[in-house]
Amino acid sequence: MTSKLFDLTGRTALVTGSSRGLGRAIAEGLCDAGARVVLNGRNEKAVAIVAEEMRNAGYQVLKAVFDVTSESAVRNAFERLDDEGLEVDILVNNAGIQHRQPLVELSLADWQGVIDTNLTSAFLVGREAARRMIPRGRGKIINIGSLTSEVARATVIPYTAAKGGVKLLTKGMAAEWAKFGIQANAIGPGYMLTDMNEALVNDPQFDAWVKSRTPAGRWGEPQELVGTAVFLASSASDYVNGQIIYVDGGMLSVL
Ligand code: GCO
Repeated sequence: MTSKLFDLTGRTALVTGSSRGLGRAIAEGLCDAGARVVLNGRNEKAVAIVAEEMRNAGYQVLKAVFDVTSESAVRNAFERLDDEGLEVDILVNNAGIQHRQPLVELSLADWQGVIDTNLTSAFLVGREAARRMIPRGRGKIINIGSLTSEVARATVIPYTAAKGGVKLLTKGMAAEWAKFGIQANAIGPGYMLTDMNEALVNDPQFDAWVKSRTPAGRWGEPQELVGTAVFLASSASDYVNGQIIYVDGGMLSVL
């Protein structure tokens, strides 16, 4: 039955960077599809607030507050989940930051911060999750890419380099882990209405550019990623691996 294919009942999902923006929307969407969701962020208070709000809305959520860029923090977080008997069936590597500055002015520290948060974190968290998924013979990994996984926009080059890496890391995960029953794929959001993009949304010129450059003629809503996330988290995608699916209103498909 089709609906069973997309049913996440009994599954546990870890969504990194889920105290706001795309991560929170995906977390709520996976809950709506039946999953129990482990919320993550670096800020204990922010994660607690979202967990409370989601529980009040009837969602089954847990919290895992840790820095996804720290190898030891990621390892300790998974050991805590092990101790609590929580098996991560679905991992969404969503955590990310943006830094807008011309490359020639960029500091190494700012470069490294974007690479660490947007790319290395997906390796660190993905590796810990896969170490547990492999013996179980199944798992779903969903990395969050970007339009900049394919094309660059001036002033966001560290983000572009990281998200380009996310696309090929996803293919690498598929190359090594598909034989263990793990499906690793990515979602490439277009220009979405998130707080990370607030400055762009509020810039009349940029807003007009997004609306003219996007065939759908508008920004995307974070909730519009949920269908693709549920598809990639569910049995409906058991033979899909190493793919990146763009949810971008058609922007990447036109000149
Ligand atoms: C920017 C934006 C983009 C989008 C998104 C596009 O400054 O251009 O932040 O990076 O948010 O990543 O896919």
